Amino acid sequence: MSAPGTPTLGVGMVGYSFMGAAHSQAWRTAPRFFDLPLAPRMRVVAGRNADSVRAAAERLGWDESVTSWQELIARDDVDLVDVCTPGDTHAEIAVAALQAGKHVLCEKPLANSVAEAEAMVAAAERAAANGVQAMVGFTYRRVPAIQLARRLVADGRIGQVRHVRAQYLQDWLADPQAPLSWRLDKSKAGSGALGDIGAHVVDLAQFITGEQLVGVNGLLETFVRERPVPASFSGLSGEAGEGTGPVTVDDAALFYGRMSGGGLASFEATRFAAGRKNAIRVEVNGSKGSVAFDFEDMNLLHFYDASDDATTAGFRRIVVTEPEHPYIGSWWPAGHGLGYEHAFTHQVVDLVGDLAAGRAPTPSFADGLVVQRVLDAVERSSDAGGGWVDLPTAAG
Ligand code: SOE
Repeated sequence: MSAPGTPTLGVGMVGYSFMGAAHSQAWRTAPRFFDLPLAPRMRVVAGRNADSVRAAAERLGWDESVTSWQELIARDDVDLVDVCTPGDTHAEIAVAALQAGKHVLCEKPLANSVAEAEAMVAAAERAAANGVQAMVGFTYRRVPAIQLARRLVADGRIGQVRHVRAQYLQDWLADPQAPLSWRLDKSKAGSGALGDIGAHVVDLAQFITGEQLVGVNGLLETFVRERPVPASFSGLSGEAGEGTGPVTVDDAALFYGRMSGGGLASFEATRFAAGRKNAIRVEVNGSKGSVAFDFEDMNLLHFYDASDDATTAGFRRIVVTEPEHPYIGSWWPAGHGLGYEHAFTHQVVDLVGDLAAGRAPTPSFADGLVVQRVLDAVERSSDAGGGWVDLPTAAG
């Protein structure tokens, strides 16, 4: 627990399903394992259904529940609003919270369109002038092995980046009878595999290399266009009910692009990769070596150093669980490993540290907009039947 006398940070969360549960666990756990300069207080959670949100508050550890996010934002005891709703409400809630002087943590992808993301960036810039901060939840950046990969690239250990090979593979839609959910509704989710999981690997490719995509060429496909309506749904699975409805998003996205440093990048995002549950695979090949990561073995990083003696050179399997590795010192002894939820806790730790120091947290809303532009460009390329779409980069 935080030391007595530590100033508090009142947190209000909007939404309480899969991501809400993951964020709640992070707010609960961060002050118990890390020394935080602000003590998070889980004041209130908002949701539309009074009974369900009350039950969620109880289960997830929130003091109170409300049925209006406007009411949550207006409360004096809420300093930070954590947005865990589907993408169609991110912009409205985040902009209102920033205007009310509340810090914001918003789930990814930042928004459902570039225009919404731009409005969010503008609101974040105005708020920053008053010391109010905004961050988008590209959580996988906080996996220790990913942080190590970024450091090795930044330290020049793999030289100039030639290839980025990034995949995000899931299979929860491989069964054509898997029912509809908001993630399959374009008006709620913005896009399908592209924005839901492709956004993560775009962010990781840019985070690990420190470069940006300068253009892309994309191909989207929807394999199953009609699915049962759900009788019930929780997390990523549900029971089929009576009748069917349309799938209005992509099931799979393939795209390739050029990085700002001149390297080539390829991406694949799908929920139809039978047997692949949460395989986030990112490999970067440079002029002097390579790094490779797979979330299904998330405590490992593979590193190849081309300057090693040829007789013994090969990919090193680094077990990223030493106290010297990022975040690990606050958890378990070496070799005991971390899981999916730990990155959410690290996200809270970093955010709270930045808030206390008056520093802008990353990934910022501007970083979220960069990813949003990539998603939009892939969609435009695919809609046009393929073809190159240029992207603006920070340098111009
Ligand atoms: C579903 O595909 C999902 O929950 C994503 O929405 C998350 O961002 C990802 O972390 C896990 O998979």
